Amino acid sequence: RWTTILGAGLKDQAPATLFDKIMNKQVSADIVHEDDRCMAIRDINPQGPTHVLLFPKRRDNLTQLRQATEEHKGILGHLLVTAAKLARDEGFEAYRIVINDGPKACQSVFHLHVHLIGGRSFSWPPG
Ligand code: DGP
Repeated sequence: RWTTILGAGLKDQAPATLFDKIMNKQVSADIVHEDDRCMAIRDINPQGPTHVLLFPKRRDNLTQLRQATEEHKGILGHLLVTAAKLARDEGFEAYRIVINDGPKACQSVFHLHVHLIGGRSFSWPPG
């Protein structure tokens, strides 16, 4: 069934990531949102009063944003819409959404995720 919905091109044989282990309860985390497609947890090393990580339950080869194809539009939209909902629920005056892509951008977990950071002011350009 999944092959029909998602296309054979999305089959992902990679070893379990940190986020897979959190989903499987092998690693504990503070879960702030969960639905059929994604999960949101509190970052262990928060960069603001609120710092949430949103990631797809099925990685589907999205180790990093550069892998994104037309087939990933649905999940990428869902992650951003969910982040916006969480931000509304928190009542942030300002917040920042970040996707780090590549070690030189400080990506450390190779399972695509969106950072939602709020509860403080931000400067530009980012470091
Ligand atoms: P990135 O550096 O963009 O790949 O983001 C990975 C984030 O994951 C980073 O901000 C720290 C966070 N993190 C690393 N290990 C854990 C963990 O075991 N639990 C939680 N909740 N977050 C973690």
